[in-house]
Amino acid sequence: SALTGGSVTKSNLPLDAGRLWSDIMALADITDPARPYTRRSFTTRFLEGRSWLARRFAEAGLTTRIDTAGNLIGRVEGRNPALGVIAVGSHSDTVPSGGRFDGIAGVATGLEIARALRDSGARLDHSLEIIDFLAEEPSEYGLSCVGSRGMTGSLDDRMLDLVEPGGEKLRDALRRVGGDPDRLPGARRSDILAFLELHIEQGIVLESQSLDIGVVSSIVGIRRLEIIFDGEADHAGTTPLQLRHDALVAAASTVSAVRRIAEQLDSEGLGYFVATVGILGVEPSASNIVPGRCTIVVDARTTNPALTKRFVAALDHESEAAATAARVRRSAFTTLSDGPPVACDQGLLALLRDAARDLGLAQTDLPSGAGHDAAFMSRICRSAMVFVPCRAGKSHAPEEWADQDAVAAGAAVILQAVKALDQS
Ligand code: HGY
Ligand code: MN
Ligand code: MN
Ligand code: MN
Repeated sequence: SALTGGSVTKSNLPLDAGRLWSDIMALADITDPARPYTRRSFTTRFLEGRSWLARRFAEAGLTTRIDTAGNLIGRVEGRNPALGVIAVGSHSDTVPSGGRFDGIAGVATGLEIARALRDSGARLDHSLEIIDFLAEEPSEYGLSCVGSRGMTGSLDDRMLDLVEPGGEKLRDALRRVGGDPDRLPGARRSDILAFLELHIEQGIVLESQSLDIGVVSSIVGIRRLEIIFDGEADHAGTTPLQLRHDALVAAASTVSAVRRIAEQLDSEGLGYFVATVGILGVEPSASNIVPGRCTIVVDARTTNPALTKRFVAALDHESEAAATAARVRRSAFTTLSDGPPVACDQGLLALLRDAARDLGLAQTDLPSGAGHDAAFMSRICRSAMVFVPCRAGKSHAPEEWADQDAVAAGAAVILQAVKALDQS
């Protein structure tokens, strides 16, 4: 790794690694104290983080606004506003008990790039926008990437009517954070030339190969499904086994089927395939009541959409069979969201590779198994990402960690690419 010992920021613009780092740590400290690090989208804690970010954007000289899709956007006018916008960003919301870098490092990188350009007196021809996308993580409303869907025209009425367990609709939550669900088309952009996102790898490749930079070649497609089983709540002591309608028995065998089908598909060498059941809800959820209802949410990811089709068909069959075997009804088999795999922009990838090389950084191309706002942004502009190593590949957990120099190296690569793009 080129990072050992030497100071990484050899770019011809000063990039203040310490200032970038202190922003990341300060934002990480805005968390539910009981569950570090948690800043769930739409919560007051999230809004606390948002107002801290908006202040930092303003201090950096950015004009700041919330668009109707709830995205926080800071802007520096370019010398020639007729040229498209160059955007850099990510998300400031977290998963429950998540880490300090997932998303946050990318937003802080954009902020530091804006300050570095200001401090050096460099003025881009293109306008520069730093974006904190709303609700990138799957929210309590069951939807991820709310803000980047809104900016790219992929947030529809069905999604806006999704409700969280307390009954609030996504459209009302959007209004609460400064968006405007009645004027969503206003968030759609056709003036963005390119979007660049820095993110921790959330995997082990860079660290295990002592690499500094991952140039992200593609981003997996993600399909999320909700399956509900309805049986009958009964007394756990007096109801004979053969007379039960136990919804959890059907759900449990469906969860095993998810893993079995995924392993089969992934083994065929037709593309990367993983599937997870991360949510399982049992009602009424008491030790002495046979479960009457069970809900599972399936998260399936692949680089090859044909595999998703096969996965869903097989799961449809197996979940129906599991319901019949447990004498319960499969009352829902619903697609919550379905995003295709995305190839990142070749021209941007070349700029990122050149920047990493010029900075003397060890790099590789890398596919992303995680979903990102950059996948949606590819629907409206040229879009690409840079990964930086994180310790043991850990993410979506409080142990998530990245070295200060590693983040600064990634930010310097993005800064170089922004300058090259501006001159191209
Ligand atoms: O779930 C994901 O892939 C991302 O971390 N939101
Ligand atoms: Mn995440
Ligand atoms: Mn993320
Ligand atoms: Mn508003």
